[in-house]
Amino acid sequence: MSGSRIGLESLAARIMPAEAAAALIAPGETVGMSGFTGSGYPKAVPMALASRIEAEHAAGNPFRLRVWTGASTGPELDGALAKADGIEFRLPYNSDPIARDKINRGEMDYFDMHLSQVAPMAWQGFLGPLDTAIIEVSGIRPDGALIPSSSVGNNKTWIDRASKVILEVNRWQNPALEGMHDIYYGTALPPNRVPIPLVRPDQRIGEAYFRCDPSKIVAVVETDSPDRNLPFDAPGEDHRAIAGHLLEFFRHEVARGRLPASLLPLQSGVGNIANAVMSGLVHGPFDNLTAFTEVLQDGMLELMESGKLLTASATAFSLSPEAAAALNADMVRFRERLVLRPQEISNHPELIRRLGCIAMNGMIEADIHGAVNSTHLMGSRIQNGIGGSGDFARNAYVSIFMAPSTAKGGKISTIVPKAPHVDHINQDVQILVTEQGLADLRGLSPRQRAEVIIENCSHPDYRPALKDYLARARRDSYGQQSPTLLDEAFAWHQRFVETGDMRG
Ligand code: 0RQ
Repeated sequence: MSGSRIGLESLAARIMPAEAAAALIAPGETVGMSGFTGSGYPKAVPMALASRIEAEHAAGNPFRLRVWTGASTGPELDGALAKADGIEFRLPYNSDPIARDKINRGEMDYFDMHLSQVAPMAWQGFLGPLDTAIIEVSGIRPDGALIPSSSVGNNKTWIDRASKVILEVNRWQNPALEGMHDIYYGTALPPNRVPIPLVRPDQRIGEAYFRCDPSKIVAVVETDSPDRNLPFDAPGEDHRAIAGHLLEFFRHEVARGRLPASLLPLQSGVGNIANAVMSGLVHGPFDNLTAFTEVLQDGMLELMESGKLLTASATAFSLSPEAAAALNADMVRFRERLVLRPQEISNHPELIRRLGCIAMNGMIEADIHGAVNSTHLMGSRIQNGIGGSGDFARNAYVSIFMAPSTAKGGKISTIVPKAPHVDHINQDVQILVTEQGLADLRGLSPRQRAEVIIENCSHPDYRPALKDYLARARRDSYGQQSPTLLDEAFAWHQRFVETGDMRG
């Protein structure tokens, strides 16, 4: 790409190198950055900031920031800043391995929250003031309107709330992104909140651009850097089996008249399984599908290419390098069928409930009563975060969680007597799927759930032990609504912590 993307002439004086922009940020500041699952995050200023922080630390000067984003970002942001020990506090979703390590060592505070609640909570003031917004855009129009990039996330809120704004204008982003976004400016805090007028996933209710008072823009940095997304694993046997069980479930629901033939708007979570399920739908019997989801992974684009998925709404792309290249080559065509929205809209409970989404999310483990843990290993170590899974699970038409029945080569059962950390209570979990089978928990009591989950979802290596536990719990538990043996509930996890194998 050549030619400037900065249309507003008055900003010419504020174009500067990333190092000069990074110098405008003071130690202790709260910084709101763009970025969502490896797309649309600033690349140059955070790297320059990390170098500056390292130099300050070497000189004996403390320099740490409070960092807010949309969700996970890339190595140039979370990775670089965490490596420099520059993050004191982080919200709302992290999947960076260096930051994860720091969090799990207790060296960084991490506020893992529902993604739909970040912007409202920032407006409510609980998170404190926002000093600087660092936002990647794909261009600035002559009238000063900002053309969003490959994710929207919380950018609108960061731009509105921050005292000063630093823009990264990334020439790598496809100019044909212009027009794909729908930035809704109608949200407000109670008592002034009104219904969000969206009744179809593909509907546009806002503007294609961010508004920003030019006097707040203290720096504009030009970049030409690709988003960094990781390739997906080719679907394994377990993933294909999970997708197969889900497709069978959809067929069954359509046959019974509980789902329309075109299903309902799909939400598909992060990770390889979610991606494999989307790919599975390519070969399924369902047409005229729509998606109201958070991120668009490869499988979603594949489904669109196949002609089965008509339209999709999300807040960000989360594509492998190959899928990103394919999208870029055909952006004009895709633009007609894709909408990117702020995450407070893509994940809004009101809209998820109204549209009746089919929520499909990955999990770490589920317990025999159907409570799901999406975030913590062995009850204490964070993996990623709750992301949007809670926004969707609580409000969906049908809420589905899936995982292989074992992890770490069979040393861990993902169906356990009791989850030592719960993100989704059993009322928010209607369908559980592993490669072993599917448990339809709708309308079942906890005692009934336990039987179905163990029978349909647990791995045969662990099934006898689970059955034995349940039988004893049905005899000895303090109560019989949710039979539990307190002294044994987390024994499997403790065994793994001590021996590296739940089987002992
Ligand atoms: O660890 O890489 O060290 O081997 O956890 O597991 O199998 O790669 O699974 O990519 O589908 O991610 C829940 C993490 C699943 C994801 C989670 C270990 C396993 C591996 C990852 P290794 P896999 P996936 C809305 C939806 C929360 C956010 C969300 C997630 C690693 O789906 O982050 O839903 N969800 N967002 O070995 C110990 C267990 C384990 C285990 C797996 N029971 N005990 N370790 N692992 N199960 C969209 C957004 O919010 C963006």
